[in-house]
Amino acid sequence: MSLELFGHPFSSYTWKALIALYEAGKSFEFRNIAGNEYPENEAAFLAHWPVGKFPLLVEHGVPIMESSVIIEHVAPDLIPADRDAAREVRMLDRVFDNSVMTPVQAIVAEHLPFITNVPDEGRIARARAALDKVYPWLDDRLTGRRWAAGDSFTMADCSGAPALFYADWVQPIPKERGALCEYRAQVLARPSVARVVDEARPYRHLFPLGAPERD
Ligand SMILES: N[C@@H](CCC(=O)N[C@@H](CS)C(=O)NCC(=O)O)C(=O)O
Repeated sequence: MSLELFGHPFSSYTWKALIALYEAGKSFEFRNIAGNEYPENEAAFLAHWPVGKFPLLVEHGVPIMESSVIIEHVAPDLIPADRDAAREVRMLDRVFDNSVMTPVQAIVAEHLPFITNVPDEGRIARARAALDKVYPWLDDRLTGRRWAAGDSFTMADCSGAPALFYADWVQPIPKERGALCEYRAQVLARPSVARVVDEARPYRHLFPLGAPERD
């Protein structure tokens, strides 16, 4: 197979790339690096990308890392041709990664026993405060929009879906943030997104804070 995606089915950034691949209808081989289940996949992955961050795309032996770069490569139609519209998509993609996923990852990391046995409560509180700051901004930005960046499903939704899926688990989005809650529900119902959520169900026991009985 000339196109391989290395990743973990429960990983938010892997979801980003998978959603784009499903949207584009691309054929590819998913190389699962979950735990010790597939040691050959993990070895091949680390040989390509010793840093060890996933997802990683390998096309005809050429490694392509970073989820947004992978998306621009496999699903260019998820970026609008119009320059201003493309800027909005890329900006929201960065906001979802840097201002939503990064604090979510910080909170999750503080609850992973292989990282620490003593959660850093200060780091957790700062990450929760960061999410509380970005929720109203996103609520405002998404008001009146069908998808994150406007009328069409774009790369911004590939990042918005996993970011908000997990953000709401670690720091629930207040009900008053109606546009944000509605957007989260709507993007989770998109078939490409529902598919990654379903494929990850067997791994929910790995969520260190305890996966809620919903979604
Ligand atoms: N900027 C990277 C972030 C990737 C990332 O943080 N992936 C997480 C999994 S969701 C990871 O690799 N965690 C393992 C580690 O950091 O060693 C991207 O967009 O691909």
